[in-house]
Amino acid sequence: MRLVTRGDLDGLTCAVLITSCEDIDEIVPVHPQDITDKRLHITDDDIIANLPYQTGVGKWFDHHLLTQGNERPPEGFEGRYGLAPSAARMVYEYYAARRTDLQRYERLLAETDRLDSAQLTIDDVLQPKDYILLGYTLDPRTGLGDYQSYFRKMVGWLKTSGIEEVMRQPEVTDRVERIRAQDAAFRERTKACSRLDGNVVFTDFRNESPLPVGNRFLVYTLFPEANASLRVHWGPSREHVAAAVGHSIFNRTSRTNVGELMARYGGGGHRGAGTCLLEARNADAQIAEIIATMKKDG
Ligand SMILES: [Mn+2]
Repeated sequence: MRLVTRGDLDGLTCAVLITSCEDIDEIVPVHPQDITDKRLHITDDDIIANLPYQTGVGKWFDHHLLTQGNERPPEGFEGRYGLAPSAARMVYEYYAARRTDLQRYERLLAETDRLDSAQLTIDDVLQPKDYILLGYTLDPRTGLGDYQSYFRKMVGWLKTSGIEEVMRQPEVTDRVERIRAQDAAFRERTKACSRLDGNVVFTDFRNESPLPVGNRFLVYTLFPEANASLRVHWGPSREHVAAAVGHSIFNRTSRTNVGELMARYGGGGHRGAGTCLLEARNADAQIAEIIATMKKDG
């Protein structure tokens, strides 16, 4: 069977659990847009995890809001769906009764829950370690080399080694060093490209080349008065502007349902975080709309 999953820590933990329980011969980390745009041929020999449902799939595990742009699973589909802190938690609940050996991944699972639902401390943002830090090294935007092969190797490492040993792998320490180096530059560019508009901090990276990369929660340490953020940068072709919206993880008062808001623009996500692609010609008007909505929601 083939496993199609998201290339983040949650997708990784799904892969660790699923490859422990199923005969998986290929792991394909993809972006959710690849599923929404039906870029993959999906059959009943596939498992999809931490990504939207696609008709014909064998098993499906997810925890994101079901939004209009995405297909709905039929009644009684194989797998598990729920508004859990992570998709990996859904995978675990599905297999745990039959597979008590999965308990060895309890800490990986708990930390995945914490990162994926952004239940983080300021230290997790400014001085991250073990599983949380590992999660940051998976971010494909960091431009730290072939992330697909890194992702597949990481599945193997987590199944055979403890976290301390995984974090000592040269490919991991190399990424950690580069992340730390990027962090200072990212902090500086985030400060320069952001402005506070009511309760919303808006970061515009459209004039930044190369695109600054770094911890997406850093902005909330810089703007503690904001309860939500909108960050934009150019999509791959300059026909689209990529927009990411989130609730502050330290000032948790935003009333916006971000997943629903993003769905109005063809994207999706959770109550607390989501993304969409805006057509370049409408982007400025839609950016203003998104900010206005979040200000009105308060
Ligand atoms: Mn997830």
